[in-house]
Amino acid sequence: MDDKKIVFSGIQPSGNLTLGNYLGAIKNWVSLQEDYHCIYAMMDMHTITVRQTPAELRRRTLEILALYLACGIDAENNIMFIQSHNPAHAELAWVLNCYTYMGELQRMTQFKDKSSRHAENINAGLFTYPVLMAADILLYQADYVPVGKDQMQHIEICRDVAQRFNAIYGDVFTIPEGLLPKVGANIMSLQNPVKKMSKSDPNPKAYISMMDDMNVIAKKIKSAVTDSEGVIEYREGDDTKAGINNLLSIMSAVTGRSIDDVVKDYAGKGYGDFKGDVAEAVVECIRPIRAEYDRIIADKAYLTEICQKGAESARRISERTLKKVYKKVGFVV
Ligand code: ATP
Ligand code: LTN
Repeated sequence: MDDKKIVFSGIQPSGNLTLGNYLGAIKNWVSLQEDYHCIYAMMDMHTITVRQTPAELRRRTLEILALYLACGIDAENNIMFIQSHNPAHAELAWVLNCYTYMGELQRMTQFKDKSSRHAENINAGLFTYPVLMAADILLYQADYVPVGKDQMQHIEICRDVAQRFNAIYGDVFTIPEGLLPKVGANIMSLQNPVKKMSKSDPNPKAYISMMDDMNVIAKKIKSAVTDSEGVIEYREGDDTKAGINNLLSIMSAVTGRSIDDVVKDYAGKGYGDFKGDVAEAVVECIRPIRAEYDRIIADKAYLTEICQKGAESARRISERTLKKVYKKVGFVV
């Protein structure tokens, strides 16, 4: 094995991927694949913490893989697999459950948020979700975990649990670091820009789906909620400016230009012009990805082959960590 570091990340097939998922996570994954051994999974086991329609979950899992590929993840040099194809995730999660405190889990923002949105189904899986996520990462001895800002709290708990385990049993786990993109780590809802853009938002106007038609994308951006001040300026932390801040971040992330540069272009101009240009830039970013996606999704045999090959590699790598853990805690191996 060479000395390249290991990157692990994943997305839940809980809906159509949004521009937030792309700019916050996948775009960064693409740029890391040159320099690291990358493992990118479809987190179906996490997805059932919220009730799903089985046929849809099955379909979306392969759609997400097709989208990873369409965004530029190279199947030859990276491992891509479906989480439930590797039983080691559930096995390590059980052990880690016994090293994680209730109090730690109770503080998780995502748990509080999802349990208030799904009050009829606050299940134990939703509560221990970060433990399964820690298992995902630690099984592969990942050095880096590229995610959006909302997931940093889960990376922190993963590090805490790994450090606790290592303190008792010696160096079993690599302590991973979260990696945020420079811009785009926190894309906000287009309708309520103080809330993150989420694929499970009940209002489709709040998010740009990577599956939206190009004219729908443009329309959604043009009707994004802004303010009545009429000045295109980035003011971090100022909630009245949240809509414009968000559009500036989006423009910067899709064009690769700095926010300052973008702001300079719009001195003295109105929101109408700006929104029109942001819409065009986002459409130009998504259009080629969609074309690639449409081609790849038609080839189910290819997608299945990638998952099978990926699962074999994932099982092989993770077996080493799981064996070590079982031995350390005193199981007969
Ligand atoms: P759900 O609404 O079902 O919880 P989600 O849209 O929040 O889903 P996840 O599957 O939880 O998406 O996230 C996948 C990845 O995309 C994570 O790395 C997450 O941090 C990132 N991400 C999600 N939403 C955003 C966003 N609005 N801005 C930046 N990154 C995001
Ligand atoms: N919780 C993540 C998805 C996820 C993940 C992971 C991300 C599950 N396991 C391991 C990185 C590493 C989310 O985005 N909701």
